[in-house]
Amino acid sequence: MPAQLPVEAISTLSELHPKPSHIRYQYGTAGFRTLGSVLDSVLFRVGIIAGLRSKKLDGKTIGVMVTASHNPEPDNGVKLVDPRGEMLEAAWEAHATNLANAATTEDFINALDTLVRVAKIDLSKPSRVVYARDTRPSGPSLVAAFEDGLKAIGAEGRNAGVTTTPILHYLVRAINTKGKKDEYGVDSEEGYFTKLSGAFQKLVAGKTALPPLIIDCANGVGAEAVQKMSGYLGDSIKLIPYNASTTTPGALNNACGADFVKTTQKLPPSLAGDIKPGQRACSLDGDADRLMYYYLDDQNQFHMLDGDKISSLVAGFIVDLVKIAGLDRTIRVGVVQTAYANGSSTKYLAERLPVRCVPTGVKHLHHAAEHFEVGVYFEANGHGTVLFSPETLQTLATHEPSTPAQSTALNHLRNLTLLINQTVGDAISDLLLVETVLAHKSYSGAEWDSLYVDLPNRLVKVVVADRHVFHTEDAERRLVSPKGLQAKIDALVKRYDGGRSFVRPSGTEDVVRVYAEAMIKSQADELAFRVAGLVYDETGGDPNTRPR
Ligand code: G16
Repeated sequence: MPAQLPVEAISTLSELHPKPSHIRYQYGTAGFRTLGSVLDSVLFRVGIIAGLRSKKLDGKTIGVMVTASHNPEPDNGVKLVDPRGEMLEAAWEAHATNLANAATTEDFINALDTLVRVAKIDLSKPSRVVYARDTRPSGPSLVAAFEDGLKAIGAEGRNAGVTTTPILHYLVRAINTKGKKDEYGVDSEEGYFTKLSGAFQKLVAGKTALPPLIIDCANGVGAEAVQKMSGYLGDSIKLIPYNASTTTPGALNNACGADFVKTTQKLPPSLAGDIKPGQRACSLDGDADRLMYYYLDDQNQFHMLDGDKISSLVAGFIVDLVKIAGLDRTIRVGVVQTAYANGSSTKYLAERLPVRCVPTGVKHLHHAAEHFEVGVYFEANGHGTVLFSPETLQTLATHEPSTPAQSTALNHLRNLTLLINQTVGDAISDLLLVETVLAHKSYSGAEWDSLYVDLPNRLVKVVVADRHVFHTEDAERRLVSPKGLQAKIDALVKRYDGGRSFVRPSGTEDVVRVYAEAMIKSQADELAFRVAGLVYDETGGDPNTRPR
């Protein structure tokens, strides 16, 4: 007789975590995400889903991160991480949505039964889950609900405590590759810090000392990670954390952090006065998986260096190293972007490399990047990383250089594969990567910025009655519904020199996003607000509409 679901345990514990009747949950861009106060039942159920996912994958360790990243402090969320540290397989996103919405305990158990049958899960297999949370006040009780889920399905849990999303992804891969040929690193926070800092120190050895770097930590969990990382970096670079108040109520992501910088295109007010002309600084988001750089010029003007600028800097550096190492015939470097990529960045990159455009969400970029030998992917919002294919790692490990220059370039590439967190976008790994490239190129912020000139752009949020009526195609660049709206946007865009605009529903916030570009800043702003107006008129917006 095959193993059965532990119905009694699930039933008893499920009654402690009832689903609110009025809410419909959706596993979106980055898992379930909404107000922390209504997520209890979701967390309990995710505990069970994670256990089943692990059983399905023969007892491999699954990751679970409790975070709402860039969202305001009252929000929270949860996402599952597959065994190589990548985002959950798409088919299981649908299973997760379905299970989260079962109205009663009985419906939930029936839905679990169906999943076990349809996905052919062998319940006799072991199940292992590693989990962590960010610093949000709702985190501890949500983690307790999640642990009840693990208990109900009999999964073995490893609590990684309070840490960044990318460290959790790292741990998942490190645990699953332990003792294997493709071992990713020691499966602990210390293993992570040692691996990255060691590679960084080798990469910048002999280069002119880097100036200290101010890091706006968004008053989130990144502050703790930056402080820890500093201890491992020795003299190689000094990191100065700002906005490190992880316990001050309401401080998280408030007027600081990567999302604030990207959407307002402004310096976080808390840094004003402390950052000097010429000096560069950067912002992390609430769970430290996004990174935005910026600097002030001689006139004290703010200049933003976003994900597109990071992508261009990094891709160019890797292409050069591959060439110098004599590997440009074997290793093809490509870039993946989304519709939010600045038109100038796409033009700059496409003149040098293959570039692909995919829908928003790291999972889409990650999969597209896997098609290159070296895939560089960054969203304009600063979320991204670089992937080296297994064959490329093999080539780098075995290639025999024929000149000292080739040997140096090869060593740099090998160290980059260690410095870069290849499981997911990682602000701390990415900032060390950026600092490496700047040290090698002797670039200031202004020199980096001058790779290309950004087209003026504007991102606006519109609160509508129901964002689910918005459907897109062509990598989110065009609306399919509401019917007729795209034609109106097209007609409007035509009236702006260099105009481009698109509309898409957010997968992490209850808003519709509008992006616009034009040759002149005032025109980009105007286009964004006029398209937002069309969206509002068409769908009946909420009086709280607050374009930002
Ligand atoms: C998440 C995703 C990102 C995405 C962002 C915004 O970031 O991981 O890929 O760009 O949400 O998505 P949307 O526009 O659908 O709301 P984070 O940093 O919040 O986890």
